[in-house]
Amino acid sequence: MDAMAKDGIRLQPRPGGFGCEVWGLDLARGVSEATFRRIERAWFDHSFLIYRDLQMTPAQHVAWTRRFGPLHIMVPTDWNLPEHPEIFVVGNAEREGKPLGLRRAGMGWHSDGEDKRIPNAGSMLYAKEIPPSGGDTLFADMYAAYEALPEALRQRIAGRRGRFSRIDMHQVHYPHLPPLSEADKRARPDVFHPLVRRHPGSGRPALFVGRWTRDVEGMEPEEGRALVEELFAHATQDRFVYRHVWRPRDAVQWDNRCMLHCATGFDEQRSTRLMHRTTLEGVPTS
Ligand SMILES: O=C(O)CCC(=O)C(=O)O
Ligand SMILES: [Fe+2]
Repeated sequence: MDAMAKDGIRLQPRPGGFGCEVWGLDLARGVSEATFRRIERAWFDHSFLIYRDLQMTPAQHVAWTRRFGPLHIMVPTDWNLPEHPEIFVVGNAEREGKPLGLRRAGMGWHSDGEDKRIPNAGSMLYAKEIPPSGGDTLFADMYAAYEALPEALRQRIAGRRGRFSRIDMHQVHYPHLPPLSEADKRARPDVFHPLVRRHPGSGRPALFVGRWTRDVEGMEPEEGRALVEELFAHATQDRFVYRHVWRPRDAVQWDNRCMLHCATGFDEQRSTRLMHRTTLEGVPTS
């Protein structure tokens, strides 16, 4: 456990080191460069930060996330706050009968933007309103998943790229929705990402698969699909997973380059969940 530093911020890694709680961040007071660097180091060392009891306006949320890198503005822009388009609203909250955010976002293991040419580096999700039960978020450690891969499997994926396909996976994940139109397909072409990526901040290799990964470049489709399924099943085993049960004013800042995450359901008829998310821009993977 980290002792309380002079700046009044306590960093408390979770048992096992996957995740670190951040207590005492006061955005209204301003945060020095030294304190920022300490928190950023903890982010790289522990993959995600759980800020506890954080008071944060949308403007502060945007400004704090921006210190970690350039921000991404979600497209389509329907669920972004009009006055702060960098904030993407998630949940079932409504005002005057109109939904405020995207419902049922992220229900399935993924990293944000994995299906785009430039996946997002990270995201910071802030709990504005949470249901009395359910609506937890799961996080899986892709460094640990990579480390635990049998050597033969590591050899098989070395230097390989996965094909991430909205087009092929849309019907698999959203059988209840209409198929993608030709315009949708043109807007979301297949992309290829390395199955193993080295994190620029930590230097460590992490496994990279998600729910939009279909198969593997240069392999027969069937063989690639089976390999992706094997990797995906391996990566999402309980031993790599932390379940975040939200408390009011929690914010979780995760790193998409070394983790997967997955939203879980709650009683949408009886309770309200409202979350604000900022998203960090990434860099092309190849
Ligand atoms: O609402 C959640 O628990 C997570 C949703 C999600 O995947 C995201 O905001 O990126
Ligand atoms: Fe997500």
